[in-house]
Amino acid sequence: MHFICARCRLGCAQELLLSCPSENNDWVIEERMKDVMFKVAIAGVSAALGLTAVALDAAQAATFDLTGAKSIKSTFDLRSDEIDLTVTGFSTNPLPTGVKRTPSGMGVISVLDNSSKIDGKGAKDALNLMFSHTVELVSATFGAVDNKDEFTLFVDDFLVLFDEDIPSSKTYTFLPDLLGEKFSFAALEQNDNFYLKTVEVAKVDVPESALMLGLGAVAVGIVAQKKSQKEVA
Ligand SMILES: [Ca+2]
Ligand SMILES: [Ca+2]
Ligand SMILES: [Ca+2]
Repeated sequence: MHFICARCRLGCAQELLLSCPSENNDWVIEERMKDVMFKVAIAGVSAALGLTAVALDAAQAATFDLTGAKSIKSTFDLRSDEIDLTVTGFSTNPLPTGVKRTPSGMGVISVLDNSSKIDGKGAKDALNLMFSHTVELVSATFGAVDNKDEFTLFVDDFLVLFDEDIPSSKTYTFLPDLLGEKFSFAALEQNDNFYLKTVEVAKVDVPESALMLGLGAVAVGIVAQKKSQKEVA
């Protein structure tokens, strides 16, 4: 059985515990809920967008290239088409964590992590992309991909995609209107390990109140699902 903690946002390193050590049981989501979670999150995002559709400007696409000569930094700052992007690393291992840039893309490295990829072996890694504007995530291209690699995506700290297969083309195209400022690409399974090579986004202009409403809808949907799950159990 595999558990995901919604508070620390990653599969808990202590997978056999019934709760995240830092939180109570309410933050624990069982694996059998993953399909429900995905549908609820997407439905919430879509519902929000229905409300905000008139506010969206014609999207201007921008592609960020995360590849480069090998180097390790705590933060990488990139810029494309007037959008700033800050890339940082996160690990469930609490030790200092950085980002490694390679010709295959960016990964996450920390003191006890012997893989510079975004990997789920031992501590779970996540690569955080923080944009200066609200953007629509259009597509992502991965490096060092094999057929065991899946990724999990958080948008503004909400779980949106859980253990999604990375296609053999290595480029994943997201459903339309996936909006946010922060996108976290995580590896949860032991055999998940990959780099993030490029991301394609489109700049959008969304009123803050509408965006808050959308995120609220996602949260409410998740809580409702958890409640109904409990009632069934
Ligand atoms: Ca790593
Ligand atoms: Ca896998
Ligand atoms: Ca791999």
